Amino acid sequence: MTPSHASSPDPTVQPVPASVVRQVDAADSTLHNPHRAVLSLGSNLGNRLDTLQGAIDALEDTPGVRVKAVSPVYETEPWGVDPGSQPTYFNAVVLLKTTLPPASLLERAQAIEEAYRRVRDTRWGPRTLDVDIISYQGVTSADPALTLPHPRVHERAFVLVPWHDVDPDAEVPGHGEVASLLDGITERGVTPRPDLTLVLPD
Ligand code: A4P
Ligand code: MG
Repeated sequence: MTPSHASSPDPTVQPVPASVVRQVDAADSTLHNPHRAVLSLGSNLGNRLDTLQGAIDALEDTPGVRVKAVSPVYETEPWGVDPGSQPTYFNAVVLLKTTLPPASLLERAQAIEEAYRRVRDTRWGPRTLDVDIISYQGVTSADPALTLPHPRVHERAFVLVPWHDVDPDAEVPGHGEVASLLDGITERGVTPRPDLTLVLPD
């Protein structure tokens, strides 16, 4: 993140030596008392891989957010709609550390969706980008505006499979271990795409 004083128009502010800028950046990369959050990314319109990578970059550019891990990419059959009625999705999961409270993280996630011209006309309709908060530091909430953990995560292989890849010991609060949940559901329609890679920003 660029320190705000680096571009200050105030002529009384001395230019900041490069070494100090680096120190400020280094300090900023360590968040104070962060919380762990798990986000699911999905896209089934447009350039799906570029969109998922753009979302990861935008998350990392967010003050108070650090992307700690990015899962492999899976190509997945649309869940909850008639088979063949929508293009397949690319799905991935990212692990974050963040100082943002859950509501602010959701606001940021929705702003990133908007940046990809996400249209919300049909529930579970095709979309350029969906960013869902899957879990936030073990918090549970029944608020429809932000339900935690995500209300359908325990039955969705397209979230559980990539989540398990980046955190084999993960648990869904109230539902148990991701590994056990995966034993109880089909992974049909969730296909690894090892030819595609999402990268963790530097
Ligand atoms: N909301 C509540 N809790 C959360 C949460 N934990 N994270 C609210 C994110 N949003 C949450 O979401 C509707 C409202 O949910 C938001 O206003 C937010 O306040 P939306 O993104 O506008 O609409 P949506 O995504 O169409 O609805 P919904 O019910 O959130 O759908 P899902 O559960 O996100 O499912 N199949 C495959 N293969 N891959 C997919 O990624 N995604 C969906 C969407 C369906 N089928 C899919 C996939
Ligand atoms: Mg959603």
